[in-house]
Amino acid sequence: MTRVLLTGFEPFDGEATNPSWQAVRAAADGAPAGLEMTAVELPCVYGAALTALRTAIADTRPEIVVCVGQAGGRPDITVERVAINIDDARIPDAAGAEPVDEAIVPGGPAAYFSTLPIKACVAAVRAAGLPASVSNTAGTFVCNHVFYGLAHLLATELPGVRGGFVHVPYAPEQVVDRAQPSLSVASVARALREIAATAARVRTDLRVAEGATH
Ligand code: PCA
Repeated sequence: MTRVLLTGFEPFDGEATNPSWQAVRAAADGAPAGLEMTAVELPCVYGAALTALRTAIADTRPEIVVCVGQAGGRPDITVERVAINIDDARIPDAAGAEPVDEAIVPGGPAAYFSTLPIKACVAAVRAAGLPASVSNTAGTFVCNHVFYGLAHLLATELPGVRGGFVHVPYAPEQVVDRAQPSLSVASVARALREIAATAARVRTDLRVAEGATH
């Protein structure tokens, strides 16, 4: 059994739901054979989200951590490549904080790469019939904050644990009155199961081009 911790976020930016939390909960309910998956909801709050993540990791002792967030407007499941050491809020977090250009870990590395096999994960989601790509930015809001904090924790305290971040599109019910791409929560949950299973199985990532020119 491989223990996998999945995290999603509470709703933010005026939304009634956050598909990241709905999808990680659904994914954990139908864990693939060989995986023991736990889903935890994080607050959309700088600092507090990382405290909750740290607690969840201590409680569940995962071998793999996949943090998930909503990226409204993106058309596909995006497996993030890199977390950067900066908080730069365009909107306030759920506690009203709006940091500008503050280091997440003062003196920490500028960036960390995902330690998940991101290209193999993208390939697995596509093979399951769902759209996916590699993303080279997780933004500078709470999702990047959690991704960087996770990567720093794993690098400095838990070197045997692998982890990364996945952004997901809006759910259809969030976009009924706006022309925005969406993906059903059931589809996102299926993609997350593929990603978790791939991360558990694959140690050396595929060497295929998934880069971007901009
Ligand atoms: N998405 C936000 C924070 C919470 C979430 O689900 C982000 O991309 O930073």
